[in-house]
Amino acid sequence: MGYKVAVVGATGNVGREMLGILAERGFPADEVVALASRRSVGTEVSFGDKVIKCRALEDYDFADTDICLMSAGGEVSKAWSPKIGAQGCVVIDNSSAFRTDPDVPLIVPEVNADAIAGFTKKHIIANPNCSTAQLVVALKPLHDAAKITRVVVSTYQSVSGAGKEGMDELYDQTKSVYSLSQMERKKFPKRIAFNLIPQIDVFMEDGFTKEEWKMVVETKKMLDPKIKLTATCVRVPVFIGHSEAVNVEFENPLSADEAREILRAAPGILIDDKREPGGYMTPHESAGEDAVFISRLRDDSTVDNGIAFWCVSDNLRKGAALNAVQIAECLIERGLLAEKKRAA
Ligand code: 11C
Repeated sequence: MGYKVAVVGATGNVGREMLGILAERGFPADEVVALASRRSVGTEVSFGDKVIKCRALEDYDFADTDICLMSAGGEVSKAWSPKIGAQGCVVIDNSSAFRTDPDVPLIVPEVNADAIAGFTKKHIIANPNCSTAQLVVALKPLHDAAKITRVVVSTYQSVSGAGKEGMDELYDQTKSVYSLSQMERKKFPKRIAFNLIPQIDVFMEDGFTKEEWKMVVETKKMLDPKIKLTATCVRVPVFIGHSEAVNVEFENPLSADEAREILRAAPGILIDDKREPGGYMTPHESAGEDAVFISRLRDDSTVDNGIAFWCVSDNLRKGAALNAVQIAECLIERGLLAEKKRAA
């Protein structure tokens, strides 16, 4: 017997990726159910070489479902994840709704897998924001080696982080530049085609954006509350793949060469760092890949113990769907998920 898995938000960028990754990794599921809002009922989505039809979240009974991968936005999560968890189905929630809840573990398996055991309070496990997920995979082995004191990160985030509508807006605006037609703007606060936007999510009172705030609080929760982090998050006209320029300061000495060897041996990371033209990773090349790629490692001589690097990953995979499936795998590996009884 295998598990019964529901994917909520199955027609979205991340939901579709979740279905693909469950199939690709041969997740031990007897049944995978695609759920979406009532208006998407009957929409066909791929699950490996099969096609499944979406059912309505509102009409679905989670009583015999073991795992729910939830990626339908914060409002749907707030309304549904606690109810689904109360039915004994473990929810792996991709929204920001529960990430700072002390009764909900926030997990990146390469970073803090042991914290997963705390899921029993609400039967909800939070999946981090995409820009945080790739960053903490890189920071964890460095923190273990030399104790990070401060991080300065600038992000270059693809439009797929803003969903299918974000991808459509980049495509349509780019087309309108070449066809000299009227350019429409719906999703982003300024034009994104042939441009950059230094705002992701809403502004907070202190002038940082919520995306920047999320990187701070999520890194502290998963890695170490003592780490000081400051972020500037920027939307760029790239379809898939978030990139980050990162400066890290340590309590103890650590050279870029030592960091490269530590990162080479760390889980989930691939080093692509040849000091020659093209000897580094770009977001376009990271699309469809599972790894967090590290390039451009160098010493930062402006501080006592510091390095700088470039970090790229597929935001829909390690930043969302892959990490969620890895959390589910982690629950199973640790014997934390009891299969529910199902009618024969
Ligand atoms: C973006 N990082 O690129 C966001 C998307 O809190 O899960 C994910 C938002 C979140 O727009």
